[in-house]
Amino acid sequence: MGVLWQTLKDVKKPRVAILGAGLSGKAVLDYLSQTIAPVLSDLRVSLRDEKDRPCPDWAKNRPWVEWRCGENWLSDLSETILFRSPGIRPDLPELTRATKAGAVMTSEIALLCRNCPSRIYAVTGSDGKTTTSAMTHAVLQAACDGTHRVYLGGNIGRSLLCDLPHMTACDRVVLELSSFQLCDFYPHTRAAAVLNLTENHLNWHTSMEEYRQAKAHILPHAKRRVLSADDPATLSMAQPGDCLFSTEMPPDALWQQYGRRPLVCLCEGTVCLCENGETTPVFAAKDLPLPGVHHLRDAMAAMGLLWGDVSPEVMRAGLLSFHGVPHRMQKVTTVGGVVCVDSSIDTTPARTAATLAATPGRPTVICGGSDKGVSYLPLARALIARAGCVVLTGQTRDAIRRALTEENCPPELPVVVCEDFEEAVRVAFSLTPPGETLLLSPACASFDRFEDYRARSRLFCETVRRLP
Ligand code: UMA
Repeated sequence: MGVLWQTLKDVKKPRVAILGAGLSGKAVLDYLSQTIAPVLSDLRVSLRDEKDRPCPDWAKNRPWVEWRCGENWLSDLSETILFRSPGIRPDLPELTRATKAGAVMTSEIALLCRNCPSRIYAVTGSDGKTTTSAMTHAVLQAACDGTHRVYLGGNIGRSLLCDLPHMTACDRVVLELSSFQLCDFYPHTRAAAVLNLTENHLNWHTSMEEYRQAKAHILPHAKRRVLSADDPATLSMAQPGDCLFSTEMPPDALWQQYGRRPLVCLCEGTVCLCENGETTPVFAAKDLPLPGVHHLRDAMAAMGLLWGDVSPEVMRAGLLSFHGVPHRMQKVTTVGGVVCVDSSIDTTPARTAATLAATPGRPTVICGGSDKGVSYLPLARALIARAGCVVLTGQTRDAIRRALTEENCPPELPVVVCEDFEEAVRVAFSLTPPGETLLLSPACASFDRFEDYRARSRLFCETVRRLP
């Protein structure tokens, strides 16, 4: 229970506010119910959410929990400890006032990391976090001899707080971390990676610089720091001795430019670990089951994270038996010669561009969703270069269409706009010739009309399976 327990047991009226009644808020409440509430009978918790709605079922039947929602969700905030859900900005005026008055603001992820006895491997970046985290998890599992457990969680859609009471020093924890989670928190980790930085979440962050700084919080307390040499914004965070990974430059050129340091890079088609002038081949790049250079980079980042903790043989076994994360470039079905592919997890223009680069032929691409305040010009360029047809839907449909016009979209690239998502899928299918791919790669988040990208994927899969 650590610091939280110390803080609460020493105050006269132990009072906690949980801000946000989503996944993160529920995880904190469950954790308090299991660990603190049974031993601290005068604990009082307020669960607060700006959405005006009834108390969620999971918070009912706990007399020590009070539900506050709607417009005035923060108006009487006076608790000692505040748990901020990731989606809530830490600088809301009520939160600033409360912390100035002495309240401690923390979060589910900070509670987990500060109390976790296991080695933590953490991953952030704009694109590829989920795949890299899952690859790291797969390699650690390949290394697991049954004497310990390997956990995967964080921004990947699963809080690990419920597992915290069972974690031991022998276990391993892989965490995907978002800028929302990192913006007021510096995790202590065994190893941490920043994969890349492109425009994202600019409807939440006040600027690209604020977004970059939040991501950089993953580095100061990492025992091993892993960064991409192929992405200038990420490379600008590197310090001497940090491990770099690259698909673009060979080791000698990297050492010459950035000094002696551990490297994960390509040597004549083989992914290698390179240190002190020595090169250890790990696997042939063509053997990685997942297509595209972006997946190769994700694998290299995972190798950088685990270097020294796992043998090259185990890295090879784990990575070559990893077949991807759900909803990223997953073939759903083939209808009338059209291959239907679900990449609903592509929630940024950069990710859609990477998926397009790894998709053969000229696919019909379904794009659009909720807006994160980013530029759609890079997306428009990728679509013009690689798509056979574009079907736009969702909140951002007009913004993407304008970007296509601005980039001089040629008349031979059909661009169709459909309000309804299912209609968009059916229209996209009708425009795709046999032998080509129908690809859901939205380049945007899903919250304009779905609970999350998984729900969007479900509707896509149901719709293509019903196609004639
Ligand atoms: N809320 C407020 N006031 C606000 C903002 C939100 O009251 O100003 C309320 C909402 O009404 C809602 C609740 O807070 O009821 C939701 O909280 P949240 O948005 O922080 O989301 P959680 O359900 O708690 O899930 C979060 C992460 N979500 C976000 O960061 C948006 C999950 O990542 C994460 O897995 C989970 O904590 C457990 O750690 C999801 C995600 O979409 C997968 N992440 C974003 C992304 O990858 O793009 C960053």
